[in-house]
Amino acid sequence: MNIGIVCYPTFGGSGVVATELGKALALKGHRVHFITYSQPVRLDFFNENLFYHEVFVPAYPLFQFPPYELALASKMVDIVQNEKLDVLHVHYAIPHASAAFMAKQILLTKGIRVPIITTLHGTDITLVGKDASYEPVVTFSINQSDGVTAVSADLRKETYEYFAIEKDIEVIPNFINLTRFKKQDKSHFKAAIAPDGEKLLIHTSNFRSVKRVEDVVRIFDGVRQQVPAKLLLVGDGPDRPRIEKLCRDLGLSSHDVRFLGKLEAVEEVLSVSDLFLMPSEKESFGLAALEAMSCEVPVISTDAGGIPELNEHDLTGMVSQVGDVDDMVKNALYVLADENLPRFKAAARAHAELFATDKIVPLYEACYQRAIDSVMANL
Ligand code: GMT
Repeated sequence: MNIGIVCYPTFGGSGVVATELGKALALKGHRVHFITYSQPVRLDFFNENLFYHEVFVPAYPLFQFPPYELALASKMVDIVQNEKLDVLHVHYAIPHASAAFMAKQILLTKGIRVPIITTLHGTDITLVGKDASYEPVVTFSINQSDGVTAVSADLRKETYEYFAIEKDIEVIPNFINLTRFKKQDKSHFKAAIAPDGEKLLIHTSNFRSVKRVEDVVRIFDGVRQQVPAKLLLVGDGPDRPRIEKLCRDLGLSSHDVRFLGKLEAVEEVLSVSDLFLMPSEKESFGLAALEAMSCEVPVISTDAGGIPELNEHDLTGMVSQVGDVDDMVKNALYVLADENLPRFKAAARAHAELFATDKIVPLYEACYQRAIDSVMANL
């Protein structure tokens, strides 16, 4: 197939899933065209089936808000037409699904029919999408898609609750490259940051309020009062200054809590970690937790959104209610106990294997084929 993929090219989960999907499809022999405003961060290898098309948004003094959506739609028209795409897969509804609808209509005037697949990732529904500023366009563009997928059953349910959706939404969960995300021997690194055998807790996110990074620090503070421990914080974002202040207020030094910034090779740090913390307020799936589990790191999480579909209570980690820091401290100590940790680590990896790339990517291929067949049948 000749597939177009539109996504946010950043470290965010939707961009990571879209890029990993494109790479996996290219390895299976499909020709994959990324259409994004900059090179996706995970588009880090060369393959003869991968192509990248940059969306350029010209500036003009009149534009307080440069019309990215129009530039994107025009680029989609160009690429579908000239690269003869069979299907266009847009990740994150806003504004990709509505731009795709516009492109589809323009292409129709040229006699070209291309099916649109929209994948809902989470905040495009649960936070931003349901805001009255966007809701009518989000509803319309989901309904105009030829195929719609959501990354968890919970996100599917929320989409039906918040929007008047007339389409079937297929659940296709996030997936993981088990070869890249596997425990590696990084004992020299562990010895350097935890010289006295301290337990290593880790959190990775974009440090936005929905991630409740303050809870991460408070959970860590509770744990370290019972067992020697260090906290690794991977990522960056708007809440970072608040988190740094909280660390200072709690008397946590830069040896206790290490801010590692945005890391490419997060699997290397996960390889030395004992416990992943995900106290999110909302989380449609929790790709970061899956990456951790794949590296044999159990997860302390909330029960928000689709997280319980990934993190099984008392198997791959423990699940608490949003904001219940005391419960998460208690659970963390339980998982970290020497008599429990090995079984949690093994179960985390075993469970991650259910989400292997080669199990999930065929679901997207089947979804594309159904949409292509249906467009052909209606010619
Ligand atoms: O987590 C974020 O804030 C980033 C966001 C995104 O769209 O890039 O991630 C969402 O999509 C990921 C991939 O499908 C999911 O694993 C995350 O759970 C989801 N985040 C939220 O729902 C908050």
